[in-house]
Amino acid sequence: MSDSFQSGFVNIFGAPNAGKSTLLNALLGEHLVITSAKVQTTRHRILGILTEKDYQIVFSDTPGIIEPKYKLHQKMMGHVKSALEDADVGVLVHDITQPIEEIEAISKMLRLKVPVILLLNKIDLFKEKDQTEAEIQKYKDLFPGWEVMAVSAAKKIGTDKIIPQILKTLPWGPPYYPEDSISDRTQRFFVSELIREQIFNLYHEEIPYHTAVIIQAFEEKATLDVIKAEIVVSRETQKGILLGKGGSMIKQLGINARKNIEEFLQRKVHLELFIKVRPKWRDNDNYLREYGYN
Ligand SMILES: Nc1nc2c(ncn2[C@@H]2O[C@H](COP(=O)(O)OP(=O)(O)OP(=O)(O)O)[C@@H](O)[C@H]2O)c(=O)[nH]1
Ligand SMILES: [Mg+2]
Repeated sequence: MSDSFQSGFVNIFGAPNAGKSTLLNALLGEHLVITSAKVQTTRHRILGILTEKDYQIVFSDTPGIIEPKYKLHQKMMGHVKSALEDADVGVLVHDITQPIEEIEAISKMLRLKVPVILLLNKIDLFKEKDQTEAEIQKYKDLFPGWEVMAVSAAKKIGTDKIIPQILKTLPWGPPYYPEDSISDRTQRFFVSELIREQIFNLYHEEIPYHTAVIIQAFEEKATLDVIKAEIVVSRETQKGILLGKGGSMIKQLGINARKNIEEFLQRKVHLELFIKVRPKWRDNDNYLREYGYN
């Protein structure tokens, strides 16, 4: 089997908001990981497993690379590091509208030892073909050892060429995971993420960054699942913002999140949300552990 099957780990990494999670969803062909227009949406390393007849690719989505300011950030960067250490191939995602120096800084900081595919993402934002070609050439000149490809993860332009490129260097060997696994994470985890995704969509400024979501109960009843989730914030004032006038905002959050959770679970869901204030949770080892950020 091992000379006819390819199997390995592919780490998706890059700056915040580059489109890493959007790319993983595009490669898997489903909404597995959450995305948003705001930076620092992804907080964990999350595996997305793609198994086909001749290969298994174990993708890691990772948090955007940042300078850590809180213990939460340190944990996030730890996830990036561990994913790079395991990787057979690195897929470095770059928002092509951002400066080339961003990629120079990342390449210096990480001293990459794996084969790198540099994806210049969001090319749909360039209208002129000449402009795109000129930009791509700059990256090819600066990083001659890397494979450089221009894509749009959101519009699925050029994304069908990524897997064939990965397979050029993916090792031969048997699969690491059973062929029906799609991730290393539990259903509970993805449900909490779908709630967090709607917090990123609905609320502004500091709110999404002070929020964690914990699933307290998940009961499978005959006709529907009953899910109780706690939303943790750092301050009393943030609780007020989350609730909104007369509870209008949290009601909207519940409606939006439930819709996506039902789609994900393929089941009817009754969702109850509670808010808890935990001062400085982002710098508290015990809370971070409790909330799954170890
Ligand atoms: N125009 C355009 N927007 C894109 C493309 N790919 C991603 N985006 C948008 O870019 C934003 C960030 O996407 P994410 O996939 O959440 O980015 P990320 O790199 O995972 O971000 P973090 O998890 O915060 O590090 C979202 O609003 C996406 O819709 C693309 O090809 N074109
Ligand atoms: Mg992400």
